[in-house]
Amino acid sequence: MTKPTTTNTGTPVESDNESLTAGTQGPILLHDHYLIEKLAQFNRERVPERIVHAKGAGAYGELVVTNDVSRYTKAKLFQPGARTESLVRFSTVAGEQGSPDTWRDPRGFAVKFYTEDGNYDLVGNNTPVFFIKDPIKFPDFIRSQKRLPGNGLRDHNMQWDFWTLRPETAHQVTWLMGDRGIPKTYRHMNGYGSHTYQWINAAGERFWVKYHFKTDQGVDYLTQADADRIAGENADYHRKDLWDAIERGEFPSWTLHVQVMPDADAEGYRFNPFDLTKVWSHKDYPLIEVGKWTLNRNPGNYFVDIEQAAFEPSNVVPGIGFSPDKMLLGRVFAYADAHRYRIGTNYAQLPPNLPRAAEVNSYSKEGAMRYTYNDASVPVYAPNSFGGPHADPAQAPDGGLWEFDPTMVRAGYVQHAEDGDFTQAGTMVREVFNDEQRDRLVNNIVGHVLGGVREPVLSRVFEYWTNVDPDLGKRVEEGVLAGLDGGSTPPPAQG
Ligand code: HDE
Repeated sequence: MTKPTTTNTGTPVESDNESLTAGTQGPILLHDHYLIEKLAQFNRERVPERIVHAKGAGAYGELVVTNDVSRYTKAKLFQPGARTESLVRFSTVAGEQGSPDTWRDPRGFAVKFYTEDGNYDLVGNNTPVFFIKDPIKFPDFIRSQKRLPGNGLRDHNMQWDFWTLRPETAHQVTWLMGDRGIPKTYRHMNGYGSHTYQWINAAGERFWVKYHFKTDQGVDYLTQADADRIAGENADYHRKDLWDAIERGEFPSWTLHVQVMPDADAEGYRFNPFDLTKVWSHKDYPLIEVGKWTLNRNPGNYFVDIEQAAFEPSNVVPGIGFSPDKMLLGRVFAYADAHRYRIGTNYAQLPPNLPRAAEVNSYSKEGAMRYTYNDASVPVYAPNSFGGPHADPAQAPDGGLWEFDPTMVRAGYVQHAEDGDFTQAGTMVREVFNDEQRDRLVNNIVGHVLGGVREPVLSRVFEYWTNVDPDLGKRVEEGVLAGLDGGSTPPPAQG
């Protein structure tokens, strides 16, 4: 026997098929409040999509620590044997909510750990670096990857205009145009914290760390041709793959590692260790295993659990802190701001964002859609004489403290011995990629550039890739010119 239909407030309704009218041919009556509730609710079912990373998929899981890294951090979730519930959301970056999962794009790899000291959010990507180094460039960068203001179309010329005018993008663009730009599924890609974070151990000693989630399924990719075909067949290909795998009980897992840099190494390291466009060589700082992270439960409701999930780099727990990475510090502001706009003042009280193992004793109160409230006996101000929560000075060291010259400036990072916009991209192309991967890189770049890049951007594209690697630059230029001679006709040069 099915349950009786009710209004949003539980009142049984007599029909879901006919509106209330005066006679069968008469006007609909204003007091048919159930009809009005249905139409009004329908108009308000959407929250604004994420301005980036709008299309995604998610699942719940668990981290089990399999190694002892307690000499580097006192964070409870990283202690030997610790088990912590987790939520992940994978995503593309530039596409809107209905866009194809298989577009060439970095993939979001946003992880929430429900620790006993509160939620810890590690909001990374499937690449260890990013396009830019300063948050002030982020709105410009994203707008260049999305749609032209006039015709609302995406535009390769605009993308390459930004990339070639900001050479620090070269490392990430090399990742993007290579095989990692279109993962076979969300299960066949690595995840990275990307930024340099701070770990603090029980003795208060500081270490710099980078996180690596190495997929146990093996890294695998889609060719551009397969990705284009699949985009037409099933825009939700990656979302469906993740859902089906977990439904089959084929739980995807990753082995979490960290690279650890002693605090004393940072100043002299050959690359600026806080520059998000750079990696740390694994020869210099080898991977240290931390644990096994497994996804084993699909969301109960996509909108509630995934669309309303709020991941924020500001969510750190004792034993973990920030770093001088300006991109990380910009994100520490931006995400909570985005959530307040997108899903409301009290977004932290929504089911996927509620701490599981930690008690919330904040002095926040009221605000739209407040779901829970403090007991009336708890004061709403501090200090107070009536047993309200109190701050704990012992928590101070984890707040991302480090030494610096306090003179106010607007300047780029201090360049270290081997820093350079094209250095690590060139190393990756020459020493990490094999011949087949280099061939696919060239073809992907040529295909993308032939998709509409024109002078004065086109010449800069050839110079950009020549700066990465002269042979690569030569192959890209030959490929594009051959394509143009073969009939690809880019739009006329732009003014
Ligand atoms: Fe994001 N980013 N981002 N981003 N980002 C957002 O937060 C932002 C950056 C990443 O599945 C937004 O809730 C700034 C780097 C992921 O819910 C927004 C800067 C990395 C997700 C935002 C960056 C990321 C987001 C959009 C430059 C990898 C999806 C809506 C300082 C290390 C999380 C939202 C999810 C989402 C801001 C750059 C990854 C607008 C200001 C670097 C995985 O707040």
